[in-house]
Order: sequence, then structure tokens, then C-alpha cells
Amino acid sequence: MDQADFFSVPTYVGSTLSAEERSALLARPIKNTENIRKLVTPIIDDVKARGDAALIDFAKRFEKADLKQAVLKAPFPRHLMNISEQTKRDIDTAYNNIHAFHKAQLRPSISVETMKGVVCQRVSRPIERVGLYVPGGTAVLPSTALMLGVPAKVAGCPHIVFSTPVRKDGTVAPEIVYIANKLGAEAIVLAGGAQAIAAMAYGTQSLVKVHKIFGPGNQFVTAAKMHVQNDYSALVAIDLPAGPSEVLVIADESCVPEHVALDLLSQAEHGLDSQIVLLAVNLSPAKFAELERQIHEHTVRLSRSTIIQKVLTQSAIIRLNTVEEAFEWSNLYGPEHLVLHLVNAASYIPKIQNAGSVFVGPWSPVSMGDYASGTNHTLPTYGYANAYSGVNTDSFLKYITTQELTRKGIELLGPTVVRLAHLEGLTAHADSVQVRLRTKL
Ligand code: HSO
Ligand code: ZN
Repeated sequence: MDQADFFSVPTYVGSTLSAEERSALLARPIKNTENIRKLVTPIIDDVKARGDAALIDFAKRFEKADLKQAVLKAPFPRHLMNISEQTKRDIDTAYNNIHAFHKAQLRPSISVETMKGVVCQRVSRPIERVGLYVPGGTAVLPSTALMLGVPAKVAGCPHIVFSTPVRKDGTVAPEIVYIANKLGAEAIVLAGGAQAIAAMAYGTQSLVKVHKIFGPGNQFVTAAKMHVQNDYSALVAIDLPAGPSEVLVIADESCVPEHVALDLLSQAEHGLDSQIVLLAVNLSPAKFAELERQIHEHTVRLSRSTIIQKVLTQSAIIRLNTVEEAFEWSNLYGPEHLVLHLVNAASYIPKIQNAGSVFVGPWSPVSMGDYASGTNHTLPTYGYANAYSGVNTDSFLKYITTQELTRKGIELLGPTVVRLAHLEGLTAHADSVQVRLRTKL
């Protein structure tokens, strides 16, 4: 076995696959949730019981860091956000684009007169306290601080807290502190994993509990989010199940193999559990060979080569005959990121039913959306794109409805409601309308 074979990507011919083989290729690896739950529950319970002291102990155990305090409160000291002028400008550029796109998502309140004298309204309110989880792990992700913080700010959330694991020296990445400061966040919880989620869900001696928790994370973070969401004593909501990164690329003969290769590898480098799929539509043998060559050539060169090689062996290239078939596959898979390397790529958008975010045409690598184009990078994974949207401005808002009827309105609609209430045997409901209809003004 030579070096190239070691991480060659399993390749399939779509037309030869049985129904079972197809669904096996579309499935994500099954998670042993029971085991994860067993590990996560005692951590959550400990933070719930002991608060800050438990967080300090976990920082020692998991991050090998000695913390004096578990929560860093605003105003954040300047020396903790020491970054270059160029990095500031780059963060600011990304911030402005994300801000512009998420601001445009704000919707005016609506008011509809459904019948004469019956007026219904919907008004929005920002969620008052939001907790934003920024993963640490194998890479620091200040971009995630922007993706969660900017829409929170746009929505008008008055109390924003971040949570992120500390480094060995007890500090967090200065870029994250800079962003937290720019957003007017109140605190940074110096914790990662399940312990961070628990701190935000239940509060600690130095942190007020939040109403909704956002952010991607590993399986422990996701399991902890699910756990606290189901605990009435936490009374907390979560954004979405956002797991390991995924990309599905659809490429036809017009594609530039090197671009396709790097789009795949850029998501593969996120972690050992990343998922990448390439649907190759009618590629000539020469194009296909070049694509494979590019994947190999770049994989050996990249800084996270070992991770990528492992990911490639558990990935798939599927050769298909038509673009239509490719979209059928893609809609069944429901990828977090969908990249279209196709002639007239934009004309296929109406065919997309399930995807987190779509990257259209040869000049739109996933990285643009990961960092700075303006769209959000916290997206549904694991096939949840068939029911969930990615994080957006609405995720930070609640909608309240109101109704106001006039005397004319209740006269018009009241008898209908009285009959419907009787139908359900709920006479107090019926009477609350009847008494009004009888009231002489
Ligand atoms: N692609 C990731 C987000 C990210 N990429 C952060 C780079 N930094 C979401 O799946
Ligand atoms: Zn990424």
C-alpha cells in the first residue's frame, strides 16, 4: 500500500448502488448517546450544585488551568484583547457584513384586520439573556463569536454572555475578548464543554442564568444542551443541534478540480468526525483523475493533514450521470454546506430542498461564509437541515401576538366562537363571549 492508497477516498458509481447502499451512504455515523449522556450528567449536576467552584475544578481537570475566578466580567481588561491592527480590521470587516445581512432579516411588526373589528398583531421582543458558546478544542474559533454575537446584538438582546474554554495559562484567545467587548457582552464564562452549558443554563454565584443557549460544539456540548433543555428547573431553550462540520459538493465538467478539492478539504480539516461528500456529475476520466490528484496533493501538504486523511477514508465520492440525480441525493442527505460547481449554478437553487447554507458557483468557497460574507456559519448538521434553519436573527427574538376586537368585531365573530366552544363542551369559554354580547353599552 503506497502513501496515496492510504487515504484514498471511497468512490461509488451511483447507478450501480442498491437502495440499501444508498441509504448507508446518506447516513451519518450513529452516536452512542447513552455513553455520552452518562459522562455529561454528573458534570452538569456538579456545576448545578457547586457553581463557580465546580467550574474552577473542571478547568483544572480538563484544561490544566489554574483559575482564580470562573467568570470574567466586563469591562474586560485591555491587555486581554491585545491583537494586531490588521486582525482588528479583518474582524471589523466580517462584523460589518454579518451585521448587514442579519439586520436585513429583522421584520416589521404586522397588524391584520382578519374580519371587520377584529385586529391581530405580532410584535417581536429580543430574548433578554442569551448564552453564546464558542468552542475551543483543536482550533480557536473567534469567527463563531461573531456568528453568534452579531445577530444577538442586531436582535437587541440586552444581556449577552459568552462561554469558551481557557488555555493552559487561564486566558482565552484575545480575539474572542475583543469581539465580546465590541458586542458589549457582560461576561465570559471561562469554561468549555458540558460544564459551560450547565453554568449558563443554571447560573452560578457570579453568573445570572440565561434564557437561551447558542453555539456549535462537540458531542458533549450538544448532549449537555439537550439535557438542560429538557430540565424544567433550567427553563432554558437551545438553538439547534449543530454537530461536526459537513460539506456536500456537486461538481460537473465545468469545475476547477483544485477548487473542488480544497472546498472538500477545508471542511475535512475541522475534526476527525467531519463529513465530506462529492457528487461528481458526468466527469470525464481526465477531470476525475485530476480531481483525485488534487485531493492527494493538497492533503499531504496541509497543516492538518493527519485529521484530513482520516476524514477522507470515511468520506464518499459518488459518480452520477445527471445534475437532477445529484440534487435528489443532496436533498436526501441535507448537508450543512452545499457547494455548487456547476454551469449556471444559480439556476439550480429552486431544486434545493434541504441544506444549511449554499455556495453558488466557482467563486464562492465555503470559507467565505465561514468567516465573512455575511451568512451565518452555525448551521444544522447530521441531516437536521430537513427541519431546522441555521442561526439567524429570528433565533434571538420571540414573537408576541395581540388581538383587539371592537363591539362590532365581537358581534360579528362571537356567535361562531360560542358554537365552537359548545362543540368542545367548554361552557365558560362560550359564556365569556355570551355575556359580552348581552351587555348593553
Ligand atoms: N465550517 C464551520 C465554521 C468555521 N469554519 C469556523 C472556520 N471557522 C461550521 O461548520
Ligand atoms: Zn469551516
